[in-house]
Amino acid sequence: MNRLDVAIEISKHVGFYLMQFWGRASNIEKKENFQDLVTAQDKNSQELIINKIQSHFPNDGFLAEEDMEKNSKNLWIIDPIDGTINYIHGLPSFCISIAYYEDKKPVFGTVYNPFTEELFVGIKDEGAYLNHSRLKVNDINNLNFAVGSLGFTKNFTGKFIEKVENNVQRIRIIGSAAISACYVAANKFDFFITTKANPWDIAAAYIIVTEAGGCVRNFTGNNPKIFEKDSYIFSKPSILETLQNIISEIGGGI
Ligand code: 2AM
Ligand code: CA
Ligand code: CA
Ligand code: CA
Repeated sequence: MNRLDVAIEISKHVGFYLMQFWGRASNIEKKENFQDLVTAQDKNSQELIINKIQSHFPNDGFLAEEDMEKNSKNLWIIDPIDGTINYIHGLPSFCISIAYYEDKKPVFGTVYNPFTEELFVGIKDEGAYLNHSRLKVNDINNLNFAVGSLGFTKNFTGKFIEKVENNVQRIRIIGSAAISACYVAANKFDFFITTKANPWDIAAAYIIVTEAGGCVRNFTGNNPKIFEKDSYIFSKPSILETLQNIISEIGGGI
C-alpha cells in the first residue's frame, strides 16, 4: 500500500469508530481552558492513525494535535478530530485530517467527514477530489454573491461580520477549519478566513484548496507558514484582494 492508500483506509476505519461515539464522547477533559477540550475519542483516533502508519512506514515522523511530535523528512501532520466541540455535541461538521509532507513540502492531504462520508483528497500537481469527482474552483467576481465562513477568529469575528454583512450573501460558521477550507475547494463556500490555525488544522486542506485552484494567503498577503500558527484566507481568486482590504481595514491580527 502506498502512503495515500494508507491515509484513506485509516481515515475510513477511524471514521467508523468515531461514529459509534458521536454525540456521546467519553473522558471529556479541558486542555488550556473550558473552550479547549479533548476526549478519549480524539486520543484513540490519533493512536489508531499513528499505529497504522507506523506499521507500514516505521521511519516516518509525525506532528499531531494530541501531543505527538517525531521529526523526519517524511512527515505526517494529523488532526484526529477537527471539530471536537461539534463531535461532542453531535453536530455533523467534524473530520479526520491527514497530510503528508516531504522536506516540509506538500505531497498529499486527506480530509474525511464520517457523518457525510465526504472524502476530500488533494495530491500535489495531480489535483483535488471529492469522492473521486475532480474539484475545480469556479470564480465569482463580486463579494455580493459570496457565502463565506470564519474559523477560530476571536476578537476578529464580530468586527469582520459587522464590516461584511451587508456586502456578502451570507456568513456561515461551521466549527471545523479543515472542512470549511475544503468547502472552498468544492465551491460550497467562496471564502474561509481563520486566525491562529495550527499545522494540523490546515496542512491537508491547504493542498486540497490549492490543487482545486483556490487561493491561500495569510493576513499579510504572503504564503501562510504551515509549520507555525498563522492566519489564513482561503478564497476564490477574484475576491481575494477585496477580502485582504477588508481585513487590513479592521486591523488584521494573526
Ligand atoms: P479542533 O476541533 O481540532 O480543536 C473550531 O472553531 C475550529 O478551530 C476547529 O477547527 C478547531 O479545531 C479549531 N480550534 C479550536 N481551538 C483552537 C485554538 N485554541 N486555536 C486555533 N484553533 C482552534
Ligand atoms: Ca483541539
Ligand atoms: Ca483542529
Ligand atoms: Ca483536533
